[in-house]
Amino acid sequence: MSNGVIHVIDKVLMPPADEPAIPEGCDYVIGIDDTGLAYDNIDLAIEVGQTVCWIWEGESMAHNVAEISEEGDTARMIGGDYSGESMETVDYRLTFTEDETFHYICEPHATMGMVGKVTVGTGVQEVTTPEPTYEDENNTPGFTALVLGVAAISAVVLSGRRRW
Ligand SMILES: [Cu+2]
Repeated sequence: MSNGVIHVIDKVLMPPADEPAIPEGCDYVIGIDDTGLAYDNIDLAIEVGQTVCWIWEGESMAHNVAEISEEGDTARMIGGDYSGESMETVDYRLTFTEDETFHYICEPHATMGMVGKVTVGTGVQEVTTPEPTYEDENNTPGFTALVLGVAAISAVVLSGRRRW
């Protein structure tokens, strides 16, 4: 009986057939637009903790997602986020855990302007200078004392030698 009710509600809420529902685990989905040579959302703003999914299936050309260090770069950042080799079908998901602006390209089509960005939170990565540790604070005096100590011993040894 409750099933019947849910079915009715589902029918009302179901999006049109050409607009697939967002897959579970994704807050946003970025696909390929009608030109086949661009992402369908190139300037997305999300909140920290949200997941963006780059998903396409059976595209006529192979595409990928490669993080770049700076806007305008056409080569991927080594060690950056990377969906791998460009493919006709891709399901690549990234969860963003801090404020940043994430710039990315499609490697084969970057020079043709196939690029995008995701602004996460404030869009500005917080730069934290690490607090000096206890060891750092005391390292210099300790080292100086050691050097002075060695110097004093050397002086004694040298002056001792001179006596011989
Ligand atoms: Cu591409």
